[in-house]
Amino acid sequence: MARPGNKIIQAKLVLLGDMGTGKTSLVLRFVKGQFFDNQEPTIGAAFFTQILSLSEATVKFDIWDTAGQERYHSLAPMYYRGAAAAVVAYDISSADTFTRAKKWVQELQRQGNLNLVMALVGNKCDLEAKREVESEEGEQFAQENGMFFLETSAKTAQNINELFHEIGYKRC
Ligand code: G3D
Ligand code: MG
Repeated sequence: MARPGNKIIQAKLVLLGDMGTGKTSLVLRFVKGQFFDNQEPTIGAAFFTQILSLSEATVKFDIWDTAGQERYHSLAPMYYRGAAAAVVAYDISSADTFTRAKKWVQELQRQGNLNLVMALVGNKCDLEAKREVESEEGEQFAQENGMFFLETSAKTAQNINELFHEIGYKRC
Protein backbone atom coordinates (compact mmCIF):
# COMPACT_ATOMS: atom_id res chain seq x y z
CA MET A 1 0.00 0.00 0.00
CA ALA A 2 1.01 3.63 -0.44
CA ARG A 3 3.08 5.02 2.40
CA PRO A 4 2.01 8.41 3.76
CA GLY A 5 3.80 11.25 1.99
CA ASN A 6 5.13 8.94 -0.66
CA LYS A 7 4.49 9.89 -4.27
CA ILE A 8 2.34 7.66 -6.43
CA ILE A 9 3.27 7.02 -10.02
CA GLN A 10 0.97 5.47 -12.59
CA ALA A 11 2.91 3.60 -15.27
CA LYS A 12 1.54 1.92 -18.36
CA LEU A 13 3.63 -1.11 -19.21
CA VAL A 14 3.37 -3.21 -22.36
CA LEU A 15 4.74 -6.69 -23.04
CA LEU A 16 5.77 -7.50 -26.59
CA GLY A 17 7.41 -10.54 -28.14
CA ASP A 18 6.65 -13.74 -29.98
CA MET A 19 3.81 -16.01 -28.97
CA GLY A 20 4.97 -18.63 -26.49
CA THR A 21 7.93 -16.69 -25.08
CA GLY A 22 6.23 -16.50 -21.69
CA LYS A 23 4.84 -12.97 -21.55
CA THR A 24 1.63 -13.97 -19.80
CA SER A 25 3.59 -16.25 -17.48
CA LEU A 26 5.93 -13.38 -16.53
CA VAL A 27 2.97 -11.17 -15.68
CA LEU A 28 1.15 -13.86 -13.72
CA ARG A 29 4.31 -14.59 -11.75
CA PHE A 30 4.63 -10.90 -10.89
CA VAL A 31 0.95 -10.19 -10.23
CA LYS A 32 -0.19 -13.47 -8.65
CA GLY A 33 3.03 -15.30 -7.78
CA GLN A 34 1.86 -18.28 -9.83
CA PHE A 35 3.04 -20.30 -12.80
CA PHE A 36 1.08 -22.66 -15.06
CA ASP A 37 2.67 -25.41 -17.15
CA ASN A 38 -0.27 -25.18 -19.51
CA GLN A 39 -0.76 -21.47 -20.03
CA GLU A 40 -3.69 -20.59 -22.31
CA PRO A 41 -2.59 -18.51 -25.32
CA THR A 42 -3.56 -14.85 -25.05
CA ILE A 43 -6.24 -13.68 -27.46
CA GLY A 44 -5.63 -10.10 -28.60
CA ALA A 45 -4.38 -8.71 -25.29
CA ALA A 46 -4.97 -9.02 -21.57
CA PHE A 47 -4.92 -6.35 -18.88
CA PHE A 48 -3.47 -6.62 -15.37
CA THR A 49 -2.64 -4.21 -12.58
CA GLN A 50 -0.08 -4.45 -9.83
CA ILE A 51 1.13 -2.05 -7.15
CA LEU A 52 4.81 -1.96 -6.29
CA SER A 53 6.08 -0.18 -3.20
CA LEU A 54 9.57 1.21 -3.63
CA SER A 55 11.47 3.40 -1.20
CA GLU A 56 11.14 6.35 -3.60
CA ALA A 57 7.52 5.94 -4.62
CA THR A 58 4.58 3.65 -5.04
CA VAL A 59 4.25 2.53 -8.64
CA LYS A 60 0.86 1.48 -10.00
CA PHE A 61 1.46 -0.62 -13.06
CA ASP A 62 -1.20 -0.89 -15.77
CA ILE A 63 0.05 -3.90 -17.68
CA TRP A 64 -0.95 -4.73 -21.25
CA ASP A 65 0.01 -8.27 -22.13
CA THR A 66 -0.19 -8.63 -25.92
CA ALA A 67 -0.77 -11.83 -27.88
CA GLY A 68 2.33 -11.85 -30.05
CA GLN A 69 0.76 -13.46 -33.10
CA GLU A 70 1.45 -11.72 -36.39
CA ARG A 71 -2.27 -11.36 -37.12
CA TYR A 72 -2.61 -9.06 -34.09
CA HIS A 73 0.42 -6.97 -35.07
CA SER A 74 -1.64 -4.02 -36.31
CA LEU A 75 -3.12 -3.65 -32.81
CA ALA A 76 0.26 -3.33 -31.10
CA PRO A 77 0.60 0.48 -31.41
CA MET A 78 -2.59 0.83 -29.39
CA TYR A 79 -0.83 -0.85 -26.49
CA TYR A 80 2.62 0.72 -26.71
CA ARG A 81 1.44 4.26 -27.46
CA GLY A 82 1.72 6.31 -24.30
CA ALA A 83 3.46 3.48 -22.48
CA ALA A 84 6.03 4.33 -19.81
CA ALA A 85 7.78 1.00 -20.21
CA ALA A 86 8.01 -1.83 -22.69
CA VAL A 87 9.22 -5.33 -21.95
CA VAL A 88 10.35 -7.16 -25.09
CA ALA A 89 10.54 -10.87 -24.39
CA TYR A 90 12.19 -13.78 -26.16
CA ASP A 91 12.72 -17.41 -25.21
CA ILE A 92 16.41 -18.30 -24.67
CA SER A 93 15.69 -21.76 -26.15
CA SER A 94 14.52 -20.28 -29.49
CA ALA A 95 16.75 -18.18 -31.74
CA ASP A 96 13.70 -17.26 -33.86
CA THR A 97 12.10 -15.49 -30.92
CA PHE A 98 15.29 -13.46 -30.41
CA THR A 99 15.13 -12.34 -34.07
CA ARG A 100 11.52 -11.32 -33.53
CA ALA A 101 12.42 -9.44 -30.34
CA LYS A 102 14.97 -7.36 -32.27
CA LYS A 103 12.23 -6.39 -34.72
CA TRP A 104 10.00 -5.25 -31.86
CA VAL A 105 12.82 -3.10 -30.51
CA GLN A 106 13.28 -1.48 -33.93
CA GLU A 107 9.56 -0.81 -34.15
CA LEU A 108 9.56 0.79 -30.69
CA GLN A 109 12.47 3.00 -31.69
CA ARG A 110 10.66 4.13 -34.84
CA GLN A 111 7.60 5.20 -32.85
CA GLY A 112 9.83 7.80 -31.24
CA ASN A 113 8.93 7.98 -27.54
CA LEU A 114 12.33 8.89 -26.13
CA ASN A 115 11.16 8.51 -22.54
CA LEU A 116 10.11 4.91 -22.99
CA VAL A 117 11.93 2.58 -20.60
CA MET A 118 12.75 -0.55 -22.58
CA ALA A 119 13.73 -3.90 -21.14
CA LEU A 120 14.96 -6.89 -23.10
CA VAL A 121 14.08 -10.13 -21.38
CA GLY A 122 15.43 -13.57 -22.20
CA ASN A 123 12.82 -15.77 -20.54
CA LYS A 124 12.86 -19.53 -19.76
CA CYS A 125 16.42 -19.37 -18.42
CA ASP A 126 15.60 -22.59 -16.55
CA LEU A 127 15.92 -24.34 -19.95
CA GLU A 128 19.72 -24.07 -19.96
CA ALA A 129 20.12 -27.44 -21.75
CA LYS A 130 18.05 -26.16 -24.69
CA ARG A 131 19.66 -22.74 -24.88
CA GLU A 132 19.94 -21.27 -28.42
CA VAL A 133 20.61 -17.64 -27.48
CA GLU A 134 23.72 -16.89 -25.42
CA SER A 135 23.41 -14.36 -22.61
CA GLU A 136 26.10 -12.24 -24.25
CA GLU A 137 24.00 -11.85 -27.42
CA GLY A 138 21.07 -10.49 -25.44
CA GLU A 139 23.32 -8.31 -23.31
CA GLN A 140 25.05 -6.84 -26.34
CA PHE A 141 21.87 -6.11 -28.29
CA ALA A 142 20.34 -4.46 -25.22
CA GLN A 143 23.41 -2.32 -24.66
CA GLU A 144 23.50 -1.17 -28.27
CA ASN A 145 19.87 -0.12 -27.99
CA GLY A 146 19.90 1.60 -24.62
CA MET A 147 17.82 -1.07 -22.94
CA PHE A 148 18.42 -2.99 -19.78
CA PHE A 149 18.67 -6.74 -19.99
CA LEU A 150 17.72 -9.63 -17.76
CA GLU A 151 17.33 -13.34 -18.17
CA THR A 152 14.26 -14.55 -16.31
CA SER A 153 12.28 -17.65 -15.58
CA ALA A 154 8.57 -17.32 -14.93
CA LYS A 155 8.74 -20.98 -13.93
CA THR A 156 11.33 -20.65 -11.14
CA ALA A 157 10.63 -16.92 -10.50
CA GLN A 158 14.26 -16.03 -11.22
CA ASN A 159 14.71 -12.27 -11.79
CA ILE A 160 10.96 -11.56 -12.06
CA ASN A 161 10.82 -9.14 -9.12
CA GLU A 162 14.14 -7.65 -10.23
CA LEU A 163 12.63 -6.92 -13.65
CA PHE A 164 9.63 -4.99 -12.36
CA HIS A 165 11.59 -3.26 -9.58
CA GLU A 166 14.16 -2.06 -12.09
CA ILE A 167 11.42 -0.65 -14.33
CA GLY A 168 9.76 0.96 -11.31
CA TYR A 169 13.02 2.62 -10.22
CA LYS A 170 13.60 3.96 -13.71
CA ARG A 171 10.17 5.62 -13.63
CA CYS A 172 10.64 7.25 -10.19
P1 G3D B 1 3.07 -15.93 -24.21
O1 G3D B 1 2.13 -15.20 -23.30
O2 G3D B 1 4.29 -15.12 -24.50
O3 G3D B 1 2.41 -16.43 -25.46
P2 G3D B 1 2.90 -18.01 -22.22
O4 G3D B 1 3.61 -17.21 -23.42
O5 G3D B 1 3.05 -17.26 -20.95
O6 G3D B 1 1.51 -18.37 -22.66
O7 G3D B 1 3.83 -19.30 -22.13
C1 G3D B 1 4.00 -20.17 -23.24
C2 G3D B 1 4.46 -21.54 -22.74
O8 G3D B 1 5.77 -21.41 -22.13
C3 G3D B 1 3.58 -22.14 -21.64
O9 G3D B 1 3.65 -23.55 -21.76
C4 G3D B 1 4.29 -21.76 -20.35
O10 G3D B 1 4.03 -22.65 -19.30
C5 G3D B 1 5.75 -21.85 -20.79
N1 G3D B 1 6.64 -20.96 -20.03
C6 G3D B 1 6.48 -19.66 -19.77
N2 G3D B 1 7.50 -19.17 -19.05
C7 G3D B 1 8.35 -20.20 -18.86
C8 G3D B 1 9.62 -20.33 -18.19
O11 G3D B 1 10.18 -19.39 -17.62
N3 G3D B 1 10.21 -21.57 -18.23
C9 G3D B 1 9.64 -22.64 -18.86
N4 G3D B 1 10.29 -23.80 -18.84
N5 G3D B 1 8.45 -22.54 -19.50
C10 G3D B 1 7.82 -21.35 -19.48
P3 G3D B 1 2.61 -24.43 -22.67
O12 G3D B 1 3.03 -25.83 -22.40
O13 G3D B 1 1.24 -24.12 -22.18
O14 G3D B 1 2.84 -23.99 -24.07
MG1 MG C 1 0.19 -14.67 -23.61
